[in-house]
Amino acid sequence: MDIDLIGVPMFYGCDREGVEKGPDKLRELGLKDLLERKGSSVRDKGNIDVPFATPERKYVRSSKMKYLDEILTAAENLASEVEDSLKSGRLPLVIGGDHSLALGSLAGVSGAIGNRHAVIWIDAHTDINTDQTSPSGNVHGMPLAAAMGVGPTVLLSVHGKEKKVLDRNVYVVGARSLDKGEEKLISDSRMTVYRIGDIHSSGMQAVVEDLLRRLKESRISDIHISYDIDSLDKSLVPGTGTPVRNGLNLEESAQLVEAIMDTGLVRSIDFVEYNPKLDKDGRTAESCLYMLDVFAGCLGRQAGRMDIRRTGS
Ligand code: HAR
Ligand code: MN
Ligand code: MN
Ligand code: MN
Repeated sequence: MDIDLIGVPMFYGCDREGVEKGPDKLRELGLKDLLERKGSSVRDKGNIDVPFATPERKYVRSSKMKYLDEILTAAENLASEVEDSLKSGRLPLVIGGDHSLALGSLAGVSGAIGNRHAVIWIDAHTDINTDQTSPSGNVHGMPLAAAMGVGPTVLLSVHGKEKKVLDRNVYVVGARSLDKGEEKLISDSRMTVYRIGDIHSSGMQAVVEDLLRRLKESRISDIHISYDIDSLDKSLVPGTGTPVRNGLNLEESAQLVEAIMDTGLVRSIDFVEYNPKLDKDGRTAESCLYMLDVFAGCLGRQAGRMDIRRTGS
C-alpha cells in the first residue's frame, strides 16, 4: 500500500500534556521502517500545523469546549491533508495526538469520498458527547457525534457543513466507559455499538462476523478506522490519558484489526491517544508497536494505489 504518514502533535482535546509527543515518539521508535519492512511505500508528510496556546486560551472561545479555536484550526489543516492524500490514491495514516483530531480526518475523508463510507471506532469510549452533554469540556469526547451531525454547529462545520458519516454506517468496538448523554444518543441513532460485555460473552470472532456481515449488507466499499489505544486494557496502556479497566487484550485487538483490514476496503486510519510522558516503563510504546505491526502487516499485503471515486453527500 502507498501510505501517507501524517502527525498531529496536539493535546488540546484531552487537556493533558504529553500526548502531543506521540507522533514524533512513534517515528523515533521506527514507525516508517516498520511499515516499509512489511511491504508498504511510505511518504512521511510530517506534522500538521497546530497553533500554540497557553492555558489562558482554554475558555476564550467557548465555556464548554476547551481550546476550541486551536482544535478547529488543526482540524481544518488535517482535513486538507487527508483529502489530498486520498485523492492522490494514498492511504492517510494519521498519528495523534488526542482523538479530537478525528474532526479533521473524518472531514477529509468525507471531502474525498462523500458519505458512502463506514467508520469503525475502536475505543473504550464512544466519543459522542456534545458541548451540552460533556462532563469534561474535553473535545476528544465529541468528534464522533459531530461527524454524524450531532452537536454544536461549530464542530459540524469543519471543512464543509455536510455530515461526515451517516449514523447507520458507524460502528464502535470495545466501548465500556459511557456518559449519560452518550447512552441517549446511541438509543436515538442507528449507530452500532459492540460493548466489552458483548465481546467477552460472544467472543471477538462472533463480533467480527457480525460486523463484516453488516458492512456487506450495507454495501460498504470504503472504511475509515479510528483506533484509540485506550480500547486496550488499562494494564497494556498505562501511557494514555484515560485508561479503562476490562479492555481488549492484544490478541482480540489484532483479530479485530486484521479482519477489518483484510476486507481490502480500509482507506484511512487514525491511531490516537498515545502519551509518551505517561508511559513510564515503555509498556505503552510496546503495545502501540505491537498493534502498528498488525496494521503494517495487513497494509503490506495490499499493493499500490487506491482508486477513490467520490459519491454525493
Ligand atoms: N466521555 C468522557 C468525556 O467526554 C471521556 C472521554 C474521553 N476519553 C478518550 N476518548 N480518550 O476516547 O469527557
Ligand atoms: Mn477516543
Ligand atoms: Mn475540500
Ligand atoms: Mn478513548
